[in-house]
Amino acid sequence: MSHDDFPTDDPAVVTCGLPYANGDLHIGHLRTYVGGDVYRRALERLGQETAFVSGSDMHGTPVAVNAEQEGVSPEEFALDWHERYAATFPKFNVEFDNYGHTHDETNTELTQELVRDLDEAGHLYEKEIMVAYDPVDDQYLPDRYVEGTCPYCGAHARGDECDEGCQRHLEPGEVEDPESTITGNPAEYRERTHKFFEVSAFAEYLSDFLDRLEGTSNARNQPREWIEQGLQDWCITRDMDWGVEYPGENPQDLVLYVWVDAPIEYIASTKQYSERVGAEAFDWEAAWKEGASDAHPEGGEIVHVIGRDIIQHHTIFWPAMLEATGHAEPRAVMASGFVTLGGKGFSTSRDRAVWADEYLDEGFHPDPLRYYLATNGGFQQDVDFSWEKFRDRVNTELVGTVGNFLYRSLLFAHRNYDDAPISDATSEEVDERIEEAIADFEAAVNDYSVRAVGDAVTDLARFGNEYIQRSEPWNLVDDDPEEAEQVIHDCVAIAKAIAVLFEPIAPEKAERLWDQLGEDGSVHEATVEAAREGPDGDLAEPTELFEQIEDERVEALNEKLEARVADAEADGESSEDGGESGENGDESDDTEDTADDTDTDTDDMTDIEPLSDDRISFDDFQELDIRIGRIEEAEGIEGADDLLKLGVDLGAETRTIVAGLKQLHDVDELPGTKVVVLANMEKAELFGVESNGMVLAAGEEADLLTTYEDAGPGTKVK
Ligand code: B3M
Ligand code: ZN
Repeated sequence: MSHDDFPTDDPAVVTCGLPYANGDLHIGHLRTYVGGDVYRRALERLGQETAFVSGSDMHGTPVAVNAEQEGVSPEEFALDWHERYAATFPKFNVEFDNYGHTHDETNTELTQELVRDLDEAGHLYEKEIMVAYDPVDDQYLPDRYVEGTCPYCGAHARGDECDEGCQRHLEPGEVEDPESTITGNPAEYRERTHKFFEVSAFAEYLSDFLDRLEGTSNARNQPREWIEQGLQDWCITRDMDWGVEYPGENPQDLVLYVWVDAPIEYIASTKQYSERVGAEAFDWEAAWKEGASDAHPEGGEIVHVIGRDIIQHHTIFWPAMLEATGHAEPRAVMASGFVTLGGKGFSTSRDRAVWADEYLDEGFHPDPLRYYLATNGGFQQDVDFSWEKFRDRVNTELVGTVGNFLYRSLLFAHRNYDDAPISDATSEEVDERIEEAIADFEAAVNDYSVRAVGDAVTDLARFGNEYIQRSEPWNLVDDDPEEAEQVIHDCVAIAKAIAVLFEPIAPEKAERLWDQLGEDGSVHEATVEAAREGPDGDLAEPTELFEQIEDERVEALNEKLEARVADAEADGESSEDGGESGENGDESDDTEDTADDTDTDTDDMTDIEPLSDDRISFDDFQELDIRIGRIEEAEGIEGADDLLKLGVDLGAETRTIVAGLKQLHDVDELPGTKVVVLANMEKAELFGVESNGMVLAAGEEADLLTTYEDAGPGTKVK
């Protein structure tokens, strides 16, 4: 791996977190997969050699518990879901080079080999621990077979994670007041011998690794705290039948913990791809193994795209396993926020979800959803989906900005020039604007920002609209045909650049545009060089690329959703039934938590300042003019290490506010974020910039206060 800007000479592997093969996919799950696919396509447009892999996560209690509730074997249950996922992803144009699963031979063998290597290198040891056991059912209760109370925050928790509270990974024996999730029987703790991986020995390595790690800031910053608090070793075996067998001496018939074999599927899936296309086309060993290839001694550029709830696994356990066994280390981790539905969490048990298949069955094209999920907020921010918001963005941006520019320019060009060469070269102004869009696109890839990939295109289309409007080629055709030709050539050049740069977000639409432009080959093979070259095809009669969504449609869709939720609730299904299989991928089911990272809650408890006894009057409070704002722009201030100059929309006006956020947030992720602003804070001049208000934030990390629902800029906080 290098840390050079993309494209580099090393092969890249982009991976997506493996969905548990245990239930239907909804559009919340798709965010990571769309993000990964956009990122991979964007790398390819830059000319980077890339493999894009994932697979289904077949093992572990998330699958076993659900299979048991359905009364089928975990293998049959998981394979069925695996096949459905493998069919669903391509329907959203998420095109993995290989989509395997963790129960196949490749992964089983690689997992056992890697665990043997860990053992031989002296990184595994045995320890007696207490594990939950159901004395009535005579069954051990690993992970999701047991529930109880989180010892750190007191929330109701699963055996291996505090999913409703502090989000910590929990080791066997940690959950208090354990109960079996299958029978409801109170569980007891029994002593068993298990295998441990000495993660704690890698603290120093991991700390250095995090200094090098690229990707979203949540993935780089959160793990530091865990390391500072002291790393625990990791129990890697379980008392279960379903899973990859522990490969060494194994008198208790233990299987490996699902989180051991799951990430190894990233390697296994790359290997399968390599075996299919041949090592000359893609060499999995060069990418994954240090020293396997002279040309790539440190391996490839490994980029993991995941949900933010599994950062710990990808930035602590996994890199420690890779380091201990001579594998390449990840270059970047991109951890996405969750998707909420109308401001609340998806609830699979209450049928409060827009299902992936349902979206397509409604006749919607996949690309608008890809656009929405990829660009509605920064990758690490939560994204809210509602049919209204979806309609607004499709109608305004895809139809109004991108589609409108393409249709009006291509129709005009086709009608007036048809097959004739329009003109020789692109004008200097437009050439420069296309270069700027390519530079934005390249910067987006190197900043790991899928949203900025989309913005590069919409900004270019906006320019296109402005350019054609101001140049008025329709008035020039008679008076100054040469100039008219130039303008139209320029517009077609912009359209061609849009096709290339929009391919990652809207691959199918971009291909259609490519065909309309009469370009050779496929846009999926084109690189940004093609965007520079200018158009040379014979234009076909254009058709509108994107379709307007009507208000009535949105109303009908909302009614359908509400009726379904009411039905599900009337059927007596509640979020407590535990029988739903929605715990898939990156979504937190049945929670309405839209806040960002919650994993520091308990740690902060120890150094909380005492609450103040000095009371203020209501009148005093009313003197504070607190408003909702939306950050429109954020940029550094020369000479100031910590400060940012923000442009904050407060409804009535946009204010300049200086805030100490530079070291604590990704500057590019800030625009679009809603914040809470003390609007009548006295003005202050900082490094020559007048700050006109104060952005409110919590704690040392300046956790920005934001809104729970839809309050817009200017709304008063009271
Ligand atoms: N199967 C799903 C999750 O916890 C889990 C991901 C594995 S990635 C190696 O989000
Ligand atoms: Zn907890």
